Amino acid sequence: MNNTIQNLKTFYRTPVTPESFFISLEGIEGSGKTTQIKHLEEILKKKGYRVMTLREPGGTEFGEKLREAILKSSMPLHPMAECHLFLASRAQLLKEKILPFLLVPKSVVILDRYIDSTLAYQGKARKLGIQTVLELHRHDPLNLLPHRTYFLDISLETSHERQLKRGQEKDYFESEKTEFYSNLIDGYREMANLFPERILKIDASVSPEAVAKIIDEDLEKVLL
Ligand code: Z5A
Repeated sequence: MNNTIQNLKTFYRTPVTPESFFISLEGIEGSGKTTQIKHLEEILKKKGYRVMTLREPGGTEFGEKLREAILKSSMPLHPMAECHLFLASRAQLLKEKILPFLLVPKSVVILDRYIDSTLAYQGKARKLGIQTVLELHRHDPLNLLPHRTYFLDISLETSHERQLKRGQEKDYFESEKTEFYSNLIDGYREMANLFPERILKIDASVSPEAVAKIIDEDLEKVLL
């Protein structure tokens, strides 16, 4: 990883509110984010936390409109246009939901996809460059990093198998070619190496219960 990217890491901040916690989940389609989020919500509520679960793109009225515009787009967008749509959704979500909720004592925000999705999808798979995407996140409010990110790592084969089982219609990204997906997986793995103090890479090819156990054990260590 070059020095410029390492230097860019200094522009980021994590929330400093006592007792509040910000978690994101990352991974390719079918990696089990939604499945683990349900588990996380349950255990955090049992521990007495107020929990707000959100997804990206989306989570606000404006963000949901952008989600529809991107994922239902019938024409290929320029990667920079695509990237800015995700950032617009994110900035609004931070302003309307994430930042106010993190001020509530003993609160946890759980976010289904965040900055690492943009780094992996637009930075790596769409080839905008990791450095370019990091630079776009230098400014407030986009420079807020989660306390913890669970990266659910699966192979492309496992992702395909799980999608076949679900039998859903393909959306904007799901029609992409194998090269896009192998770059995407590389991008996520690169992010886990770039931010080892924040991102926990988990082998998510195992059962949902086994993945949940790893997350539970980690939470015991990282929660205040
Ligand atoms: N995107 C982007 O390009 N840039 C950005 O900055 C952002 C997003 C923020 C949003 O998709 C798209 O936007 C996404 C990236 C892009 N690209 N795509 N496609 P989305 O929100 O609609 O979809 P998703 O995030 O990919 O969700 P998903 O496909 O539903 O995946 P998931 O939530 O990780 O998986 P799941 O629903 O929990 O599980 C999938 C299936 O596998 C389900 O049947 C489960 O029962 C099963 N499952 C889950 N875990 C396991 C285990 N451990 N073993 C066996 N089976 C399992």
